[in-house]
Amino acid sequence: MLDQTILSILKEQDQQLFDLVLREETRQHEQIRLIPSENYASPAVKAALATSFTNKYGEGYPGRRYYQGQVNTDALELMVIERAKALFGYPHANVQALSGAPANLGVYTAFLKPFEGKIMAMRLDHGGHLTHGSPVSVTGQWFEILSYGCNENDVLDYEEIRRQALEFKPDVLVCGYTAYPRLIDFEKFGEIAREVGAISLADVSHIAGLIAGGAHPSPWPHMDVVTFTTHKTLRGPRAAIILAKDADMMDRIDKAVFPGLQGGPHFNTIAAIGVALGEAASPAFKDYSHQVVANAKKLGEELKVRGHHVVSGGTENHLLLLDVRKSHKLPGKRVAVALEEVGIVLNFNTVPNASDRQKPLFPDGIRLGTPSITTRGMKETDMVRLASLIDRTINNLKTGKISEGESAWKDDDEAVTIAAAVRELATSFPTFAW
Ligand code: DSN
Repeated sequence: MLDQTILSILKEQDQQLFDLVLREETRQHEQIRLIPSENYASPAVKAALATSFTNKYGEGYPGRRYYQGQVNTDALELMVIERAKALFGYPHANVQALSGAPANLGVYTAFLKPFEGKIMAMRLDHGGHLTHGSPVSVTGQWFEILSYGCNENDVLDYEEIRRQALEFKPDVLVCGYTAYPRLIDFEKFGEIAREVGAISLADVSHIAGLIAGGAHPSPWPHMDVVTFTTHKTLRGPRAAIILAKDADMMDRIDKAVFPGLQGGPHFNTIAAIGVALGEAASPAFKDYSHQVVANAKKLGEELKVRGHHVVSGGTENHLLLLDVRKSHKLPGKRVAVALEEVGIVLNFNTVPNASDRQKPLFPDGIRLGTPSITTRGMKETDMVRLASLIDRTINNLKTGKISEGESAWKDDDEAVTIAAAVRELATSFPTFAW
């Protein structure tokens, strides 16, 4: 829960805003949140966001600012940089990027000239990201892109990626995904990048917390540059970190972030990143990150035995993809909307090797992740209950066309019963237990 003092100050001054905050707090307590890119930040992370560091301007970097009064902000930024370096084992870090998209853009613009640079990355519908060269992102408009995908088993084929890289000769080779349930072999990506003379970039936004806790292999020393958001498995504020292997690369990235793309850093967010990095270095976080993976594996197994199509056959990280068209002849969006109605919140998602009907807004799958429910303290036994509730919900959905105003449920009473069970499961856990 939010700090009671902060809440009461808000309540006294702005009832309308307070009501919204309270409604969101309640929603996050009563629902089961399975969006793999979300989490519950700790009370200390939220406290740091609400500090006076929000009042300070400080364009530039420690010791090289364009404003006076940086005695504490310089100390803060240097401290958070040191924590990032220590936790991830890279010798250089930038903690100013406002989120993942600007972090990736910072890296591209540090090394590539617009309309000349070449990037090779995973296609969006196989689990890449908009900033990995999607045509609707400037990254796809300013740079020449070659997208690789998963093979027929829904996994990366490193030999094929190598073959494509040798032919395309990218300047930057990107790995790191938003919807890939398997481990990433950073060593192989690093080797391929070196062979073709590319800078290797790992966007580990989704798995940064797993790497920090030792539940996923580290990109160090294989990848030249690493970007990640800090609010997913890492459980910090909404922001990003960029790591680099050598000083020259970091210098170019620093200049690209500021003054290239951004103005003043958000020091209260940097303070909250520092808190999150401190938490992530603790033994409790190690347990947390391994439990995230154990829960995802168990959830996948339980869904699989109930007849669901788990993409790639399972998971080795924090997320799962279900192809609900293959298993239940249902569109992903109908399933995601129905699950929200019973209190299970996730997102519809494209899946690799999908049917011809799949489109980004009309995909064949759903994406489920365990970072948030693990923060609440759920364990494998709770995954059995959860899998059963998800399964009952999906089996209660009509297939085929549904006319305007018609219920999507086969049995409305069953949906009400499931919703009560979901609420009971959710509210038997606090929002922050780790
Ligand atoms: N696309 C977001 C997600 O994975 O949810 C991350 O930017």
